[in-house]
Amino acid sequence: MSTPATHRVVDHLVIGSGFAGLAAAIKLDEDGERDLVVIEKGSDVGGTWRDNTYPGAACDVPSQLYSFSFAPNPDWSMSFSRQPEIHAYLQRVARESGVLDRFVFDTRVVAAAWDEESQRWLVETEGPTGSTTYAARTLLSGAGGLSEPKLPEIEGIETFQGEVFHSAQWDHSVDLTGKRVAVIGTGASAIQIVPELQKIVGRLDLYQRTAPYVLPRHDRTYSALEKAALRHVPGLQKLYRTAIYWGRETYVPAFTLQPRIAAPAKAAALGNLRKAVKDPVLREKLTPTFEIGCKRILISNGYYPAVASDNVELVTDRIEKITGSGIVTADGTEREIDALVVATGFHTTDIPIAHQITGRTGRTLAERFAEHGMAGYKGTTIPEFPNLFMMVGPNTGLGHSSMVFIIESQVAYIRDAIRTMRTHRLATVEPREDVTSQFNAGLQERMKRTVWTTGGCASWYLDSEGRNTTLWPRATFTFRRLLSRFDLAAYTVTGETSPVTTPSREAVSA
Ligand code: N01
Repeated sequence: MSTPATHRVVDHLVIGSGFAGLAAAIKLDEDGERDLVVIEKGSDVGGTWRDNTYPGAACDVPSQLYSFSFAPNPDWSMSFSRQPEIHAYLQRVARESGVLDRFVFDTRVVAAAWDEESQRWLVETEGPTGSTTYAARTLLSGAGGLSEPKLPEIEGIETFQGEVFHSAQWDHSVDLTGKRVAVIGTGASAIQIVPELQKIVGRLDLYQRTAPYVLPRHDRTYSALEKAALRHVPGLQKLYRTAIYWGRETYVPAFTLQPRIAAPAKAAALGNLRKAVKDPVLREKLTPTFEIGCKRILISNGYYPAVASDNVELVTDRIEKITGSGIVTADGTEREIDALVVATGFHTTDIPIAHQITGRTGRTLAERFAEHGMAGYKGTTIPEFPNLFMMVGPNTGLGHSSMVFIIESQVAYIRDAIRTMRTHRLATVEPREDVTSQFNAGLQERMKRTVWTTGGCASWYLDSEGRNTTLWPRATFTFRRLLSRFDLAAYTVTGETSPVTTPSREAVSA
């Protein structure tokens, strides 16, 4: 007998509890918007930092900046923190925030549809105790841009008899010690995995399609004295964070205006390669053929030395197919392996949550994106989708700085939107189509000059039409300024039909 569905009425429903969902829940709660629920598919908070547990997983943005401004952490052990420490940080922030009582774990959003009559989002979820439908005034998506692993479409991959897993779904029960392992991909995840695997495996075949630029990682452990100073000297940590922020912001013109400005970075990356790889043939294979910055610039001290090791072979021939026991390349060579790691990235321009959200007009967000490209107003709101707020939405990604800064800017905008709705007794806010297309026309015009467009590479930043719908093409302080106030004039609104009452947290059963 199936369990009857439960219905709950809430003010705000947040999807996901990574950096974005967590920040939204904490800040809404601070504003007195306590009638909220956070739906999390995993069994813990942390999002990408909960899921990506592959060996070597670390942040390539300095931790002082890659953390919440409202929850500074003087105890980071290193300048570029490792995944377990970032995950522990998020767990602690969640615990201390007092909002965890409204988190529903191990539960997926199956569908979310705008209901014109009640002017609410009807959100169907599926969890261990059955299904629940929430009727929410606002829907906040913090589902993340890098949450759905992308498997390569390679003939025969499903026939492989050994262990196979994606970098974001590492199977720690598999002991790879002494094994013959293949890694497909040489992106940000792979270059962190390879040095760790090289130390333990018998043989490692690394399948590279495009050589990335890899800069040295200026990583170091903070001393006890430094940590004490960051904790106790008033303003020091903020100053440190601010200095890192502005240091990073100086990279923006190289990405968005003139790639030649990045010549010193290019020289440093090629120098890093020359220093570690003496074999000219291998070095040639590892030399990028596009402009630096066109794909994400990677940082690692261990990657090139690992690739140059005796037990590693860099394979640049195209993969033809995968058999039950190995990988066959276009030249006809088959390399037998015991395990396969696919570090082939994520669904970024075809985000899965877009298929689950149906707007006012009856079409899904994915259907709208299929027509217009993945585009929104200020990366946060979308015409046809009233009261939907996307965090890490279209064109909000960065190639140079911390996504946490972007997320906090969006959360500030959403808070102001909700405050405005309360003040003006508005039932719905929806960005105007004309304003949205004007915003995106300007953004795509800027995009033409960026290295992501002119740099001569293919990357996950671009959609199937070659449009960059993932990155923000300006300074991050411009993004923050643009989102500092909720600009009601850019929206179509409807008023409340009934008086506003204090939000109810009561659950009603069907
Ligand atoms: O994924 P990617 P990722 N056959 O898409 C290759 C963030 N991140 O997981 O370059 C063969 O960058 C593909 O080749 P090519 C960060 O934003 C952050 O590494 O397309 N190869 C590429 O080499 C990053 O950008 C941190 O030619 C195939 C690789 O797989 C994002 O996550 C750490 C293939 C995919 O690289 C994604 O990084 C890690 C195929 N069929 C990740 N398909 C931080 O430190 C794909 N490839 C914050």
